[in-house]
Amino acid sequence: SNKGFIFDLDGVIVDTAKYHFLAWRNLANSLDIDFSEKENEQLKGVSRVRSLEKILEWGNKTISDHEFTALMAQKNEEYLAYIDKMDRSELLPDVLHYLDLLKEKEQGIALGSASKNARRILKQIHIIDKFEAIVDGNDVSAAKPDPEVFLNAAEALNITPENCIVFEDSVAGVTAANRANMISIGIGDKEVLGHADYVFKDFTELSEEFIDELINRKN
Ligand code: G16
Ligand code: MG
Repeated sequence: SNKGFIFDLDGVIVDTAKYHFLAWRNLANSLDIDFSEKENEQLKGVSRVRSLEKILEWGNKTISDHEFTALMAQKNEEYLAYIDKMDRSELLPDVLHYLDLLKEKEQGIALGSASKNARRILKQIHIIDKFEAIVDGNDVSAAKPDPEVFLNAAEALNITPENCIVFEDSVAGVTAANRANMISIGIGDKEVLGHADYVFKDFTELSEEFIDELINRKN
């Protein structure tokens, strides 16, 4: 049987959240807005526009459209400076192993990310060739928790949503996978991702047996 495995990027394949954090914190602090890890957690899986809107809401700030655009560009510039220094060592544990295993088992493999920088990151760490389809923040009109990104990925793989499995680290992303009628696998904390069909701390907790079970599952 043939299933589609859709991977989120930030928090599943790489920990770019730490770079988003540094760039957003600098920007928030320049506006006299507090920004800690707690706030950063709430921006995971959230689009760049929505992230800045949220930060401004937390700080009770209103700014002009012109300034909004400038701040978005400034944040992205700083973020990209970190991205351009990334290498393969920043791949999260065992992700590469499972990408290769799924390929060996002739399964569909796609990326489903909110990031507009997804292709750049995959190229930077030399794993872009592992993906048969890439759907990212440039390709969708509605952000997670809307299922659009994952539905587009399924379509690109030519596999029905019911036969797709999503790996996600964010609350919004798991909700998006559930709304798409896909099997959701949370990567992270059970307390946070309780609405996922399965939750694992990271890929080292998965097994080949579990992957085979997903592949052989009948709907
Ligand atoms: C990622 C991050 C979010 C970020 C979003 C947009 O999503 O989790 O924090 O705001 O992408 O990123 P960019 O500014 O690069 O377009 P995902 O879906 O890969 O977890
Ligand atoms: Mg994520």
